[in-house]
Amino acid sequence: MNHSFNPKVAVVRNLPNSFADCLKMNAPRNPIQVSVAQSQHRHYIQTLKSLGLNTIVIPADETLPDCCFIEDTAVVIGNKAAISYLGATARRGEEILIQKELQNLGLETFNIKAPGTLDGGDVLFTGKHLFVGLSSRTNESGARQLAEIFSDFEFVTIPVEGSLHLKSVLSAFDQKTLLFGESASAKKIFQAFEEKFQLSKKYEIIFLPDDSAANVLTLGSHILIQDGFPKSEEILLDLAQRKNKKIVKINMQELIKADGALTCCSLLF
Ligand code: CIR
Repeated sequence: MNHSFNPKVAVVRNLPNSFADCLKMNAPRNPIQVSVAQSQHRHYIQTLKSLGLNTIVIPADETLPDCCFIEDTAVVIGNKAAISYLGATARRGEEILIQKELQNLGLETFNIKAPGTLDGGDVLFTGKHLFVGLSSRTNESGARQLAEIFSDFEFVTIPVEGSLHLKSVLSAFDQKTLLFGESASAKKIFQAFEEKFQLSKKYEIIFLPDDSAANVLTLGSHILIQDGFPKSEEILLDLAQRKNKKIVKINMQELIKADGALTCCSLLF
């Protein structure tokens, strides 16, 4: 099985011209510049291609301003895909084309059904554990349905407050190393992990001053990190050197205004 740290395929979806109408936790200080967001997103896609991933680009849907955040629409592990029932009503429908595409690619798909809701941004798979954030987008029923679809893995739910998704404040650097932000929300999530699961006995934990920087993408020997967070970058550079990984920096500033990050713009398997 291609586990999520060495994917061969990336599915991405273009960033629509209607992107400025996307959902945002807070109104950005400066409005989103859609053409800049599109160019940052194109660079992201180009980077995946240049690292050798078979990259499938799905057209944007102008009626779905958040459709580029494709990670939320599905959770893919091995040859199975759980198709989300998205937590935000405004985003429902994004998953329809994605399900078809994943089926065309030979994956077996399973739908999360109401009353369950689930966003892929709340799911972190480390190769061994399936961590699911219970957030304003993902509820207990959605999490339980996901656990039934991927019943081979140990499953842990963690409450998420003050951040959009679980992966808004953390991600996996590799199978043994987790990155966490240091905001109050990130610290609370870490504490909940410790109490429930004794996380730091099972993973090396690296804390970064910026939550956004704690969302990275590991693609084989390369790590994609977000440009613009110099303090976090220093720590990530050290870690990459220690782990023999090459860093690639990507500027996602316009997507961050919409609470986006690196993981949210692709489905990798
Ligand atoms: C939303 O609020 O749903 C989008 N504006 C951002 C989604 C980001 N998704 C992710 O990090 N997985």
